[in-house]
Amino acid sequence: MRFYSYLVKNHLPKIEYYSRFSPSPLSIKQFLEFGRDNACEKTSYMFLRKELPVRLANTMREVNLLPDKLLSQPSVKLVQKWYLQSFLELLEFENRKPEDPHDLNDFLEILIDIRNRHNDVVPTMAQGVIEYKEKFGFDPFVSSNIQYFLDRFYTNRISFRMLINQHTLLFGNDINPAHPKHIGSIDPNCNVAEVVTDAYETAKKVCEQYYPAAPDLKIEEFNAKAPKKPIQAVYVPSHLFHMLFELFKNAMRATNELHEGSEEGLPPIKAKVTLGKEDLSVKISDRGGGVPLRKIDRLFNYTYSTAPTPSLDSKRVPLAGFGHGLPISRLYARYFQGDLKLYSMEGVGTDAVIYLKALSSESFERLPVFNKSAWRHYQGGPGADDWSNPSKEPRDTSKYKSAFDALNSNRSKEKLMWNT
Ligand code: W6P
Repeated sequence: MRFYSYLVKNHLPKIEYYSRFSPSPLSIKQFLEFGRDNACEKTSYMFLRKELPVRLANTMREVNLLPDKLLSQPSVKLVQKWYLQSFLELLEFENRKPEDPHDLNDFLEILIDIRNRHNDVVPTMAQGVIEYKEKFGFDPFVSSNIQYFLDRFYTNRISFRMLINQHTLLFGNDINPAHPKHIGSIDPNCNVAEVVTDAYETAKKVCEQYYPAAPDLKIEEFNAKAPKKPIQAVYVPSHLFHMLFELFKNAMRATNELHEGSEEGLPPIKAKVTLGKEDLSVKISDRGGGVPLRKIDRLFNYTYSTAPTPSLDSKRVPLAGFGHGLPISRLYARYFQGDLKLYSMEGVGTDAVIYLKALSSESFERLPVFNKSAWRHYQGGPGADDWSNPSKEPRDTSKYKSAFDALNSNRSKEKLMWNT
């Protein structure tokens, strides 16, 4: 790892140089127009050979602000090494003249290599969080830093892969015969209810490996913009699928945990797809008993929800077993100016709503920028609580700590396995 720090130091000026540029966010409309009308490989190449290093450098600077205790974990070091290597590979193209036709093919191949190199970033970072927690326990200051960092880091990664995928799908040889109308990873006429059904069916298959049954699905559509017409989005179907699959798994688990073996059977999961002037919304409602408000934030917390991978018997599909699925789904929604929210009523059930922009001109990338304000986030931390505490009994801090430990050791087998 000495060697690594030497490498970083050696290239620090370049990282610093590129990190001083802010990333240029693109809208879905721009992605679409570029790929559709005048898809020019050279233009894309000229844009990406600057934009990709800029996005990498912004994130690399931010990784370095993580607390030493986290930065020193082997899995975090490994991820850092991948980023540096990809950064250096991209710099090879920095000053090349685009006249050389080999450049375009070289670039295409490098992008595919980079994408593959970064495939396991999420489980590896999750491993880093586990290693950190095992060694140092839970620290609210570090946890809030991790939350802030991973939200930005994973958003950056989503955006990085989006750019790479558009380039390789538009200009590589791997044209997709199943979806001739797609522009790269974007479906200009994405039928939302179809993706809902697809994600439901996939989650159902997984659910049936854990429980004897899966709840049914009932879908409703309300198209307020064009009544009775099917609701379509200009969107990345794989992103929508990712979010819905995650929500369905959670809804199915909750439903089964509450109703398994009951006389009346499982209450169905209801999906409602709506379209207004601004928002395209998808609500997934379960009758799984809900989550008390106090615990809702935890569902999106990387440090809370990350537990070591359970050992799985071989008959079952190994679900990833890292609790980053829900927070990352929310990042997918936010990436194009949408959001993902949970509305739960304890005792009854949970509504999960995905909000997307109805207009592709409004869904531009939401990207983290490395600047002074971001830097400050890593210095201050959550600070002292500036709201009153319940005052009837003196606060017993050991009680809070043991409640957290209990949460981590008492997780049921199912809970561990469902936490992807
Ligand atoms: C629950 C917890 C949850 C998280 C995400 C989506 C649906 C649900 N249902 O009980």
